[in-house]
Amino acid sequence: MKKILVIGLCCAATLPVDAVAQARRAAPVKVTVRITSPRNGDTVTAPVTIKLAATGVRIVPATIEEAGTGHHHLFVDHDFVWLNDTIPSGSPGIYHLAKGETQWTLDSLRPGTHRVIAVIADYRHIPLNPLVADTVTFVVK
Ligand SMILES: [Cu+2]
Repeated sequence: MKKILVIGLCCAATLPVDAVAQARRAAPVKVTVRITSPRNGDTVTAPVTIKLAATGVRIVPATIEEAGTGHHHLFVDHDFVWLNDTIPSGSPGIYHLAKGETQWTLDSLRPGTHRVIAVIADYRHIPLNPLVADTVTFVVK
């Protein structure tokens, strides 16, 4: 009698765990990025620190060439068009957070409305496909 009870507990406990593990293996990982600060529509004072949160991807320095990794990029009052191309460096308004940073302080924003687009790209500085991006517009007073 006691032996049957142990077997029953064993199977009841392991079956759902296996099902969850299989679902995790089968489901594609959803990669997201979010600008957590400032929030869309905020009024802030300079300097403005842009804070970023990513899921489903490991944020690493751009020198690391591994699947499932990337680094943040910011487009500050700058359009974003590099869907399948290398994001340029040295361009005003485009920032590569190439050391794996998850926040970046903008210390030269003038008073007024500003737009920041965050994009995650791989070690080649090519945006992840499908695109992983977020946009906020805020006012510096
Ligand atoms: Cu880059």
